[in-house]
Amino acid sequence: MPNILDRIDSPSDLRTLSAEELTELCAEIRQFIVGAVTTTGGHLGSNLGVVELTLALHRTFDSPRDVLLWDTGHQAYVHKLVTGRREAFTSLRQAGGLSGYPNRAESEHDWVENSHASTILSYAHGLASAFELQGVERKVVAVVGDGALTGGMAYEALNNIGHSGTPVLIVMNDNGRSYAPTVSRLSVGLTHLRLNPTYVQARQRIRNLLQGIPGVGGLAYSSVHGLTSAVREVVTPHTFFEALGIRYAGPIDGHDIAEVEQALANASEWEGPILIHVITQKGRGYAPAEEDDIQRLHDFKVKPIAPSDRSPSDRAPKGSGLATELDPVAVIPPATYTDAFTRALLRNAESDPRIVAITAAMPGPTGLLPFKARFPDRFVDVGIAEQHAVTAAAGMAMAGLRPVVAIYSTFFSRAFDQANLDVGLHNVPVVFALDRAGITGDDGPSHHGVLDMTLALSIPGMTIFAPSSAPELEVMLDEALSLEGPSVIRFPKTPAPVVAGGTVGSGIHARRLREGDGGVCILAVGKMVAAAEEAADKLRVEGIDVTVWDVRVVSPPDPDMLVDAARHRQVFTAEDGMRQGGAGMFLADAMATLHRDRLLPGDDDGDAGVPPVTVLGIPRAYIPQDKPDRILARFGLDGPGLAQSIREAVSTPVLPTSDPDD
Ligand SMILES: Cc1ncc(C[n+]2csc(CCOP(=O)(O)OP(=O)(O)O)c2C)c(N)n1
Repeated sequence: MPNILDRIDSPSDLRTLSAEELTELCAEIRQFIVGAVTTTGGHLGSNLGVVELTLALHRTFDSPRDVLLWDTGHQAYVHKLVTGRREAFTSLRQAGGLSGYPNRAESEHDWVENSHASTILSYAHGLASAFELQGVERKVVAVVGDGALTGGMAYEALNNIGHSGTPVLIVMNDNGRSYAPTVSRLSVGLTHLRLNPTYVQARQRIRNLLQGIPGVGGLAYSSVHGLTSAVREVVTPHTFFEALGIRYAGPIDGHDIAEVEQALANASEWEGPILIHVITQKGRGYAPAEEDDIQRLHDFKVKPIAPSDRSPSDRAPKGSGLATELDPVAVIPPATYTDAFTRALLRNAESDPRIVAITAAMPGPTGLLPFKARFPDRFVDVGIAEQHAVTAAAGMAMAGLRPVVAIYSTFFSRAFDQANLDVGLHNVPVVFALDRAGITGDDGPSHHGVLDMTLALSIPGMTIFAPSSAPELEVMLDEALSLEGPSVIRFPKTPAPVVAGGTVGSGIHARRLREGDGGVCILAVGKMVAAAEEAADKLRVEGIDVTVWDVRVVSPPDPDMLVDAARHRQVFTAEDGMRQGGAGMFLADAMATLHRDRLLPGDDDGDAGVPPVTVLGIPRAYIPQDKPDRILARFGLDGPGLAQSIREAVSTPVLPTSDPDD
């Protein structure tokens, strides 16, 4: 049979297809996506679930004249496939390749570059109101998942859209799942609606009734006027959205292209804001993803399989031999920082009933599932609601609990105000476990965790730990849970170095790993400790004997470390976060402050100065997708790169910063 997907180069190619061809195309697209994600990693379940919906949207609306928007952006693969980017899928999430999210540089069909959840209704409101103001006739359609609808920003937008009457067409893609099953009363309401026999029967009656009316036609049952108020009253979502001023229509089978298209066409006639409730199945058409209860396949990362290693069955979407290769558990490295966090959290929670764990819709990736299983009453999933998570944690801490908020570093930025004022200002003992800190790679600029240090350092009283190994993380969590104020432990996704027993630090002290000849001192933060040690080994062979400190606790900095560093002729700091306002600048300032306060050895004799400090870290830039190691190497943040920076500095005479006669 000829391949239909190969003939789809733009949305207009979709409009000529028959119903049978569309069905065939959906199967081809699913097969294509499973094949692509198997090779490059990526989001599987969410994209398999929106195949029919995406085709219906592109057949009904005239993109890019009409604006199609996706929240969170991770489910835009099908959209990319039908907007001329099929060939580029071999480079999905690779350096210089196709982004895993909408990307304006790739296509005029992508309006925004989003990947943090719950923003799209705000973009939609902005675009639609701008078009209105300028008298431009363009439709704005925003697809938002039930998971993204747990984020506060989505409600801010709904409120504004409903109140102002902005003509946005919202498609609520309800698959009952976020990463894990969606946690929300609204979602519970939606589930009841889906399963409610009264509703289902009533809906069928209306369908039959309308189908029998001459001139109204068989599909009118799904029109915006097609639901009687009696039906509306048996369920809550209508009430909810309509109370906000947004017309509600649905629910509609999101895998029935004709039904979705009819609903979209009807809804686009409505002059104000309207929401179509579409039911889809996450992972549709690929058995392991359909059955995946905890949505491990939501965010599906696998080791790329070399083309030569792949059998023809690798491309089969359903019930194929893919299951083994697609099992993410099989590829999780044995000693990750996340594993260490899970272990230490469970150990502490066994003896301290005050410990509670909070996630913002990501219990699996943040390592909280074992905690949830062991202490279900002390586990809280707040939905995709980082801001709320942090302030709720502050409240729990005020009432005597010891909350541990486990979120990705990149999502911590969202909750900065809450961390600063609700936790920091109140000096309450909330522990932030920031996973995926530093350069993360494949997900591109939005997912690097490079801001956490800068943000956390600006919160007074925040103790900031950066473990350099899994055992370090464990002792740091013990320490953090014993503090009376807030703390952050930030750690990367990359495998944690294995350290021999007993070689961890303690308390809030730094740890000197090797003592050099007084020339160069490296203060290395977290993951950079391994790179610093590698650099030191290289330099020793060349006769440059450097001192290496594992900073461990960036704030408050260990004065012994600062004093020792100040004894050297040159100091280097190394971190995998942003340089500006990061650990290096903070430590350099702390050293200068000690000197100003005459607290460095030799200050009283007037013969000391602060050595020059070279701060190595990530520049202030949006860093494109690539493998983390390659990105770090490009910025000189690997062993060879650090060694080279030091070599260059050592071969350049250092200008004294104190009295030139010294
Ligand atoms: C602010 C923020 N927090 C967490 C995430 C991680 N994340 C990506 S997609 C997703 C679930 C989205 O669920 P839903 O909106 O229902 O879409 P689906 O994948 O089910 O289609 C989560 C939690 C994120 N992208 N942004």
